[in-house]
Amino acid sequence: MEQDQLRKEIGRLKQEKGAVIFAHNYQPAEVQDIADVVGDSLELSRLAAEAEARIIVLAGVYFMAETAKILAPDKKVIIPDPQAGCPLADMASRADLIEMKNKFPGRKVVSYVNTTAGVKAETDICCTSANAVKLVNSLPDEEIIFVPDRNLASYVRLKTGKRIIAWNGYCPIHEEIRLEHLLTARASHPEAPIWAHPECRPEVLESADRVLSTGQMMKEARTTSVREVIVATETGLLHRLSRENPDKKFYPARAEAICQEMKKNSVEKVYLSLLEEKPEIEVDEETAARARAAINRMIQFV
Ligand code: CIZ
Repeated sequence: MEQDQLRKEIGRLKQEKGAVIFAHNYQPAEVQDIADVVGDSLELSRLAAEAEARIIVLAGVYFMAETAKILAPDKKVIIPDPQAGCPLADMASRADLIEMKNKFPGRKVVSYVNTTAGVKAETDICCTSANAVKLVNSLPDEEIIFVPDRNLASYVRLKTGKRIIAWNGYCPIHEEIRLEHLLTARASHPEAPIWAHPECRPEVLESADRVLSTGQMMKEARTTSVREVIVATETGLLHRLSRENPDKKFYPARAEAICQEMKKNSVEKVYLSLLEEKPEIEVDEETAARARAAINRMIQFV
């Protein structure tokens, strides 16, 4: 089917079946363009919890669809490509986290939302890159376990001064954005400030002008007086930044910073998943109930 026809069919199926399409900021441009909402994990989680639709199509990686299902257990949550995984989330297993908790008894566990449902079930409170610092600061604890991103953990340590027992995970895409990429980008665009995502290496964050989550970058882009920005994150965000701020220019710090997992979803797969109402996400109730408590604490935290 032609792209135009696919888009029309998706619109028809959405109406007929009472479905909404949520897409993450790192999705391919054409998937973002057919979504009802494009956002970060926190925004999509909040929307999933409140959604009135019968079906939620979550165009993102697996843990995002799983999070939506945990928050909206009565909805049918489908993911266009169930093979779209998150290498960072896969670096922490529930069994390994239980072992770590046993090694450091009494410490609270703060988990980045980029984790499996099993890890969330062993977590006291989830966070995203948008609220990690504020959330850890709000806890009375001086020492916490932070899972799974070591770069975000080190940024939280720096900003809160707390003792952070960090998991040794990382996002391969952000990890590959190096100082030399920033220097090259800056040489090409000397007037442009650098905005870096906290999943980047500490030396990259130190050299950046601002450290921002994708949601924070979107907000900042709307109000900033600068006309061009170098963006150190997955390049999918540049589509949304440019579309919503046509008067500004956004350059990738590293043009190859592309998450192939995020790009496994396509317009055709969105169409097929809506048509067949699968693959549907299932999370066992015991895991979901415990994970929900940790995610709800994140959502309610303002
Ligand atoms: O929270 C998210 O959605 C991720 C993975 C990054 C960000 O900063 O939005």
